[in-house]
This record gives sequence, structure tokens and C-alpha cells, in this order.
Amino acid sequence: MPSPLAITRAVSSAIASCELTHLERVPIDVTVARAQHQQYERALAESGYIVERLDADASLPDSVFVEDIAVVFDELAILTRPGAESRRAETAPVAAVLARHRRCETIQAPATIDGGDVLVAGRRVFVGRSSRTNDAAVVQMERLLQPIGYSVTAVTVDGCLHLKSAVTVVDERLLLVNPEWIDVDTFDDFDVIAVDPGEPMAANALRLRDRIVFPSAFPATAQRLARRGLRLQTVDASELTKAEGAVTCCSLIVEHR
Ligand code: CIR
Repeated sequence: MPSPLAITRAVSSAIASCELTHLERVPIDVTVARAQHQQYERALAESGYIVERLDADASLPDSVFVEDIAVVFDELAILTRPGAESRRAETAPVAAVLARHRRCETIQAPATIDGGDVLVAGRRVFVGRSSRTNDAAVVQMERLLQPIGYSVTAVTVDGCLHLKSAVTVVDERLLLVNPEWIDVDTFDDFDVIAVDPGEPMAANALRLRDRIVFPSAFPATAQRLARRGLRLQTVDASELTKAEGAVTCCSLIVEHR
């Protein structure tokens, strides 16, 4: 079986001018951010993914966060229309790679959606209604996905940037959540682990084939995950966190069908 692909994009030299919604702007060290990003890419490679890194773009501060630009399913890829206008020009190189692997559809205006607002758990797709993702996008996602057997559920996101800031999949039917930012009852078909209350930003974990990539900044939540028998690989994501990014947002995973 061929290796799955992980699309990444090198950190922009302009990352310090990134979009910020819930965080205060603080200086970001591009050299450190790039080193941390490479450590993240190594975790992907060690887990068996072929990392296809797109070139950095000095005119696109947030372009390292490729997750927001598309959502990849076995049957198709959906190219988003990002909620922040400054991010809409990020699409072309991501679309070019995805077109080699999937039929591509594109979300159309007036809909806006960031991939960070889309949680895929088997055949269930949860779409966060956030400052980036609107109801028109939920409708378009449903139109694209229902005919191929996915159910789409809208979820209100309150207090954080994206749905996946508040909930991610860490194992078959197991979610990691921050219950302060979403209504956990929406996920009553799933088992949930809550983040440690002292680590509100810890709900974003990247599930790979054989490990969970998880920020080293959240040891108490990491312990909760380890107690459930999950294998963690911690990475230092402190510089990208200052740009309001986390671990899912720096890659797009393309599994082989
Ligand atoms: C933004 O506000 O768009 C970026 N500064 C951070 C995006 C992070 N994306 C993600 O978590 N999916």
C-alpha cells in the first residue's frame, strides 16, 4: 500500500503579521517557528507520511496553516473559501497538489469556511459556525457530502477561533474536547476526554496512523490521553501558537483509498 501524503507549507517570513482573533499580538521568531515546523514535519514522516512541503510565500502571513484551505475526504477534496479575506490567495498551490489525488469541489461566495471548522469522524462531519464559517457554507458542505453518504451537523463555536480549537478526534469514536467552547451533548455518540481545566488550548491534537501529535505545552492533558493508552509524540509549537495555530492546522492529510 503506498504511503499517505501530508501536505504542508513552509512558514512565511511575514507570519508576525498573521490574522489574530482571540490573542494579543506578540513577536514571533520566524527562525524558531521554522525549526518547530520542521520538527512537526519529522513527526509526520516518522509516522509514514510522505511530506509534500509547499514553498513559503512572503505575501501570505498565515499560509503555513494549510488545514484551513481544504477538507480532504476519500471521495473528493473540498477547497474552502477562507473567512479571512487575507487568506483567500493561499488556495492555488494547495489546489494544484490536491487535484492530483482527488476530484476537487470549491465552496462558493457568499459562503465562507475554514478547514479548521470541519471535524470529520467517520461518516459524520461537524461544521463549526464561527467568526470564519457561516451558515451558507454549512448548506454547501451538506449539498456536497450528503449524496456520498456523510451526515453534516452544524455546531456553534463560542470562545475560540475554530471548531477544532475545541474538539479533535484522538481515536476511533474518542474525542478530546474543551467543554467551555462547545456543547459536548452534540457529540453524544462519542466518548470524550476533556482537556485539563488549566489548559484550555489543549483540545487540538493531530491523530496520525500510529501516534497523536500533541503540543508539549499541555502536559496535564497529555497525561489524560496517555492514561487512555494513546501513544503521543509531543512537539514544541510555541511560536505557531502565537499566530493562533496549533497542530492540526499545519497539514492536510491525504490517505490512499
Ligand atoms: C488565522 O487566524 O487564520 C491564523 N492566524 C491561524 C489559523 C489556524 N488554523 C487552524 O487552527 N486551523
